[in-house]
Amino acid sequence: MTDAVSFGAYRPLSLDSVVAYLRSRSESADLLDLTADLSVREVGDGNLNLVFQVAERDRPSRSLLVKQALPYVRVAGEGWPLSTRRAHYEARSLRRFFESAPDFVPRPFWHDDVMALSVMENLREHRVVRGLLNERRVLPGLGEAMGRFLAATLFDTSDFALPSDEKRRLVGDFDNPELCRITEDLVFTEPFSEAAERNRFNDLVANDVRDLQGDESLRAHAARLKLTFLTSAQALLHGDLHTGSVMSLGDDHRVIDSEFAFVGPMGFDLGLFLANLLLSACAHEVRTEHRAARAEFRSYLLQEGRSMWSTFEADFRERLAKAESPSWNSPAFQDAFLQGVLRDTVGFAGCEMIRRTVGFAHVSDLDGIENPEARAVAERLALTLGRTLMLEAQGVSTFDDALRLMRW
Ligand code: SR1
Ligand code: MG
Repeated sequence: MTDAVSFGAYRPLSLDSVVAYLRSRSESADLLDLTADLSVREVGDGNLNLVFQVAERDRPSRSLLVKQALPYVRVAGEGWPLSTRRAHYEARSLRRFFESAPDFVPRPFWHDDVMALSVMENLREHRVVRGLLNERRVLPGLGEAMGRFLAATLFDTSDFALPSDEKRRLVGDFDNPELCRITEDLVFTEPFSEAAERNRFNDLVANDVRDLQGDESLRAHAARLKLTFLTSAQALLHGDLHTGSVMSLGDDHRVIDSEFAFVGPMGFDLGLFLANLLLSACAHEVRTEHRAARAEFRSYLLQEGRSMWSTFEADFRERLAKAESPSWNSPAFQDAFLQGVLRDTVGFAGCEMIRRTVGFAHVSDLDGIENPEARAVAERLALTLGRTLMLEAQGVSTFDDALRLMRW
């Protein structure tokens, strides 16, 4: 009898045990008819976790999502252990984001610390943005939604909104050392080091990679960005905001997968999303055969990047204008602060583009291009653009300056 199963200690769920788990939790009763015939699908396509969709077979709109951390990196296997505590950071950040931006995340139901899992709204008809962009789909309002989500969540968790004692507690609550270390290594260190063993890249771009890794000026910028990542505690970040961390249905866009959440530099979230739009544009240089269609989609992606920034900036300024402490209402301070965030955004975007081409964790936009020669064309573009963004970030004052760097 499934109800007798005990979940008093961590164990990974399976297609067979997930329903028994739900039946053992009283919270489930409000969300699903637990006596009904339930369907279970494992839909995790990320690098780390198990994700189950559970639905009533006769009324599939009655469904929920169970996300559980495995004690290792799923894509690497048990040889790369990783504590399940990341589920704790994800659950707590999702709750915070839901408070600040309820329209832009799935609704959280409950979190089980022992089982390292969260149960949340199942976005059953939404699709992951990366896949949609690979299909060259136009997603209405994507950039604007990201700008709104980021302005709300970053402002509400910054020193502009929180009393300093609360802010200091937030930094401690989201120390997230293991996942921050993954980012530190995979984004800022390894791609710029010839000796890093986890780097993987197309043989056909090996010379480009050697050239990039030998560029002392670029390495200095990577070090500066890494230090900013390590030391700038501006706000609670999503921490891994690429296009695989957003799901869309029409004009409804939701941010998922915040297990990398920590208190860091605002430009990191903005930069990752921007970089992943640009990676899509690079990929379409070979994925899309027709020149006009290619140019149209590139300009659409850049437009979404611009819209993310301009929405973020306008919303953030509005919030700053209402900040309680008079310290923050100097217009000169506000301009300088946002310019700093923009420069970080551009620099982090460059780093992300390079690491997705050279480092351990790639993206399907590029890796999905089967022909290695064609793929190399897109990868070279990503490397060139990433390098330019990293080298020129500090000279950018407006988003239009940044756009001028994104031409090819
Ligand atoms: C070992 S985890 C590799 C990558 O997957 C996550 O989504 C992060 O982007 C991380 O860098
Ligand atoms: Mg993820």
